[in-house]
Amino acid sequence: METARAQFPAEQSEDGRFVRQEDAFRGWVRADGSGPYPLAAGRYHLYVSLACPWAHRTIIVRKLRALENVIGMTVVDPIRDERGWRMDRDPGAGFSWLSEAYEASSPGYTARVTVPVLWDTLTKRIVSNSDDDIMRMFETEFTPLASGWSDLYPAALAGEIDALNVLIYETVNDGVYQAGFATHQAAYEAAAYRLFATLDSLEDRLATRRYLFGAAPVETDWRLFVTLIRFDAVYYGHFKCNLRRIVDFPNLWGYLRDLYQIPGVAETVDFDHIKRHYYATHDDINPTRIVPIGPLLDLTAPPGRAGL
Ligand SMILES: N[C@@H](CCC(=O)N[C@@H](CS)C(=O)NCC(=O)O)C(=O)O
Repeated sequence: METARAQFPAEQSEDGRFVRQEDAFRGWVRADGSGPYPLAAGRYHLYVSLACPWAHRTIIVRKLRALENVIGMTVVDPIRDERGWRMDRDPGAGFSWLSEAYEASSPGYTARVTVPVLWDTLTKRIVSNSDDDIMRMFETEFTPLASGWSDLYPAALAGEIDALNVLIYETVNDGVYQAGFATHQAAYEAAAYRLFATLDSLEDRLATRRYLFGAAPVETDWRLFVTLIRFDAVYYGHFKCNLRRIVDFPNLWGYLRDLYQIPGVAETVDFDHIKRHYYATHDDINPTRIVPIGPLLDLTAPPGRAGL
């Protein structure tokens, strides 16, 4: 049997599985001033795509912690062509292409140029291109400069949060990509069934709890949110995750609306960027680049979960 062409050949296993590349930059901004990146207002700049779920997490935490005046942000164009992520006006470093940030930090960088990127305007280097680390930095190290939501990573829940993050990352956040980028039937089916097994267990968990860990959302809820919000519009069709839609899960659907309606969150969600990016960028999956017209989702309907 001829092997299908992979979207990212360097990240494809022999048995047709998509195996995501490691993040290359793992520096930390430190509130205690140790290390090369001390905490400072206006020094660090965030590069994001509104389409990308990993970048979206960092946008949400920046918003919820009221860090917009502390950390600048540039949004790249939704459609990534063969030259990569492009931007029009960049108040950060004046880049036209995100690859310039990677080249400046690691001359000759050849792996995939990804968002999000946290850039240091002083040393002119990438601090981090790991969404997990950037979220955590915003949640913890930036506390002296932040207001708004203060307890996205409560110490008492740290162990449980870390464990659920791993499950949700492997089977849901990355699970949709493993299904969508699989080049063998068996690899696709394994990822898709694993994904729905986790969604079923989360549906049960959310029957008795308003959020994953109780009455208030934490980091894990936002990590899940970015995949759920894209699910019916993109992953269900484009990535073939089509056993059920999120609207078919009563608890997950109410939970998704509940999170969406938290002040500030809706303005971080851009379905135009999301749909145009996925459908017009992955040519091996959707060569016609046609962007579907639906679905019609009413995210403003009352979630009805406040009593949980
Ligand atoms: N490991 C990265 C993943 C970031 C990532 O894969 N971003 C995608 C967009 S959703 C990207 O920039 N892709 C660029 C490319 O595929 O060339 C993180 O955790 O932040």
